Amino acid sequence: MRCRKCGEKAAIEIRRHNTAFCAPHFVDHFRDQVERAIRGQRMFGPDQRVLVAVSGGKDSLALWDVLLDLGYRTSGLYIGLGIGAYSAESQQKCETFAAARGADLLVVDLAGEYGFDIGEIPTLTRRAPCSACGLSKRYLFNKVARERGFDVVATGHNLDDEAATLLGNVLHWQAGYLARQSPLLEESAAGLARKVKPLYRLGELETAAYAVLRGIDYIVEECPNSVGATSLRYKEALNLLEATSPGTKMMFLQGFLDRARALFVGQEQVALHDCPQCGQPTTGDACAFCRLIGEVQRRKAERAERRARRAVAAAASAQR
Ligand code: Q46
Ligand code: ZN
Ligand code: ZN
Repeated sequence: MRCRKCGEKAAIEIRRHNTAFCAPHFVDHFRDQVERAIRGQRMFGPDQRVLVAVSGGKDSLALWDVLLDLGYRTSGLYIGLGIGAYSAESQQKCETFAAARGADLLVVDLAGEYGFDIGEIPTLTRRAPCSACGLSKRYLFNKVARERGFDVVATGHNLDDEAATLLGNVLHWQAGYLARQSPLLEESAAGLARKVKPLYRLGELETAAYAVLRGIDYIVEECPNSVGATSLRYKEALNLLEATSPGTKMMFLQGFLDRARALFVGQEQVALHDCPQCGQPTTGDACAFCRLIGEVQRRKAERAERRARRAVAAAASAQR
């Protein structure tokens, strides 16, 4: 195949666009798609401060790279989740990326700042690690954006992520999630920061190709907790459809955004107020993150008490 722009040998084929590009023109195409998403959805302007949530993976680092390249005012935000070697390596990838570009990287360490990490969630609570992880990330993205004066939080969700999430939400008719599934969620008066997904027009293989062509050193391993995730099965199902009908994922997602999302908006409106413990917006009494911290602290105290009791009993039987 030949590059659509220059006629040289193509390095990458994009079947859903029925086109192909050489390496330099693919990088241009990727940048154009991101710019189109940012401008088309009015995500942010050149003077606004963008907090890019980075995990060390290909998508978030590709996003940060392209935003830096396009001249946007960005800082990265890495959250130390404490998931063994995976977290250690992913943090190192983010730090190396930022240092090489002289970019600003903020790091929030869950264990250091909140006294728990995701690695200990399964032994301490009955929660699935991904549920604790997802709510912690959402909470911290919002908190850091508000406290540090960022205009918008950008995440690296790509077309495959968005189409798979949409499929899951449609299969379960999750009206509230469908209402909020969008490449742009506006800031709310109740204290939710604006959130954007500038890669939503680009597939997973495209972000991987961009990262490789740009020499981005990203963590290739997936989080160990993602093994067996339902979202991966939805991705596989969509990949099967895409293989025989290129463009299916984009048609599914864009069709929903253009024609169906409006049906769900406003259906499940919830009143937000400040969490009495931390001041972040919440629908219940204490916010989900404060409840999680409370639960973890309770379990840790119970565990310490059990250990102390066992030690006393062992000392008493040794004296007998
Ligand atoms: S990082 Fe966190 Fe994911 Fe790992 S624990 Fe689950 S949610 S799989 S994006
Ligand atoms: Zn070319
Ligand atoms: Zn709270």
